[in-house]
Amino acid sequence: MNVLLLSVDDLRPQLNCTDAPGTIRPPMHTPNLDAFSKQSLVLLRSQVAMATCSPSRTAMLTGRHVGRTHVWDLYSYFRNVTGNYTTIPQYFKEKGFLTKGMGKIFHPGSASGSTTGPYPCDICQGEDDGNYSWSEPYFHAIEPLDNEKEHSWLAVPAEITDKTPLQDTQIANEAVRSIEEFSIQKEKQNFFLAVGFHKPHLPFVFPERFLDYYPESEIGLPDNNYAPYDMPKLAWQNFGETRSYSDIAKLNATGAPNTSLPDSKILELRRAYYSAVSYTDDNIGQVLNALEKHDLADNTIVVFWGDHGWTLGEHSEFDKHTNWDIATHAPVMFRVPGLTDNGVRTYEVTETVDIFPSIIDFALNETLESCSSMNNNEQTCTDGISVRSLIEHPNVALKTSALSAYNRGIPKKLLSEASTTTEAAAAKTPKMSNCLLGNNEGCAMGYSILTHVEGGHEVRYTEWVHYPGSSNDFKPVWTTNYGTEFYNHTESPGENVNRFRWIENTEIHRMLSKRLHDKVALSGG
Ligand SMILES: [Ca+2]
Repeated sequence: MNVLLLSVDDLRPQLNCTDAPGTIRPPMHTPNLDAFSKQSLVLLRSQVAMATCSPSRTAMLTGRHVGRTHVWDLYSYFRNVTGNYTTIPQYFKEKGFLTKGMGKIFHPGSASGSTTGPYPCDICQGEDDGNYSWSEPYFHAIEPLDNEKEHSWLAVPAEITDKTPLQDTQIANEAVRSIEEFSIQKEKQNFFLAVGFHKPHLPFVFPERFLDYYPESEIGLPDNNYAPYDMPKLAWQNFGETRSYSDIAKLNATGAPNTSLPDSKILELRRAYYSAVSYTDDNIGQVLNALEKHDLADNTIVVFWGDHGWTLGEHSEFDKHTNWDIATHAPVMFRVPGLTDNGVRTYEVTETVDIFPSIIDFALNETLESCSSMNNNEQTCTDGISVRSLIEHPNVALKTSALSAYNRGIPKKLLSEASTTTEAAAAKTPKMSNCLLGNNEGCAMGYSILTHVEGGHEVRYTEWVHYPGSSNDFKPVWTTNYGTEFYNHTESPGENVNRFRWIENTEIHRMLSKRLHDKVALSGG
C-alpha cells in the first residue's frame, strides 16, 4: 500500500461532510471532501494536541503529545530541544518507501531544522526535517502575490491566476505530477506522499470565482459572538495574528474579550474564509483525481487532516490559540481501500497523535509501541493508538479522553540569560520558551480533555496550572491552579457558559480532575 497524506492549515471543524445537514449556514461548498468522506472513516471528534501550527504538526508527525515533544512555540525543533524522534514519513522512508513532501507539512524555518537564519543547530538538516523524513527533494511553492500583512483576504481575478497560479495551485499541480511519476517508475517502489495546503490560513487568498458559492446575503454572524461566561482570564487569546493585518489594524480592535470586530468585518472574513476552504477542496479534488487516473486509488491509503480549528467570531475570537472545541477540534479522515469503502462516521473521542499508529497499522500491518510514562528517550513510540477498531465498531469508545494543551505567558529568553550551563547546552538556539527552561517562573499550562460522563454526555474539562518545565522534570504543579473550565456539550455545544462552579468539589469534579491528571501523566507530563 502507498500513503497519501493531505494536510490543511487552520481548517475549522465545519465542512459540509462533517456536520449535520442544514447546521452550517450557508452550506460549505466542499464537494470533493464530501465524496471522499463517503469512502472514509470520518473522525468527527478528533482533537489536536495543541491549537497552533508547529506544536500540533510536531505532535501529529511524531505521534506524541506536547508534554513529550516540548514544542509549544513556532521556533523550537523537536530533534534539537527534546529528542531525535522518528516521524511518520521517516518511518516509511526507513521501510524503503519513496517519501516526498510538498507545501506545509512541518512548520517552516527553525521549527523544522532550518540551517540558515539566526538559530543554527547541530542536528539540523534543513527545514521540513531535511533528509530525516524525505527521500526525494522537497517542493515549495512561492506565493506570487506579495500580500504579507497588507490585507486579511484577497479574491484574485482569473486574469492574474491564469498567468501566475497561486501557491496552493502550484502545490496541487506538483502533487499531480508526482503521482504520475510514481505511477510509471520501473522499480514500483511504494510511496509516501505528503501534500500540505496553506489555505485557509490567513491571509485568505483564493481565486475570485470561489466567492460565487457564498453570496453576501447568505453569510450570517456567529450566534455566540461573546466570550464564555465565567471563563478564567488565561483561557483568552487576543487574536493578535488577525489584528496584525492592516485592514484589521485600522479598526483599532483591542482583542479584549467581548470587544470582537464590527459585524461588517466579521461577515467579510467569514465569506473570504469559506471561499478559501472551497479553493482548498478544489485542490484536493485534483490530487485525488490523479490517484484515480493512474489506477492508484485502490492501493493508496489517503489520510486527510487539519492541524487545528479556527474561530470566525465565535466567542468574539478570530484565532486558534485556545483550548475551546472550535480550535482543538479539526477534521480527520482515513480512506483505506477495502476497509472503509462504504464510509464510517464516529463520534467517539480520538486524537491526532492516533494518526501515526493508524497509518502504519493500515499500510504496513505494524503496531507502534506506546511511549513509556517513565522516560522520554525512546526514538520510535506513540501516545496514540490505531483507530482501526472504530471501522467495525464506530460506537465503541477507543479511549477514555482526548487531550489538548495550551500554554500562556512564555516570555522569550536569550541564550545568554539561560540560568545554567545545562540549560544553555540544551538550548542550542538563542531563544527558548520558559515552558521548556522553567527557570524562575516557568509558564502556565492549560490542560483540556474531551471525554464522556454518566448519561452519555460529552464534556470538556480544563485546568490551567503552573508548569515549571525542567526544574520539575517537565511535570505540572496541579495544586497551583489559575482557573478551571467545565462545558457540557449536551447543554451547550458552543461552550458558551463555564459551568465549573456548578460541579466544584463534587464527585464529578474529583472524577474529571483525576481523569485529566492520569491522562497528562500518561502523555509525558
Ligand atoms: Ca495551522
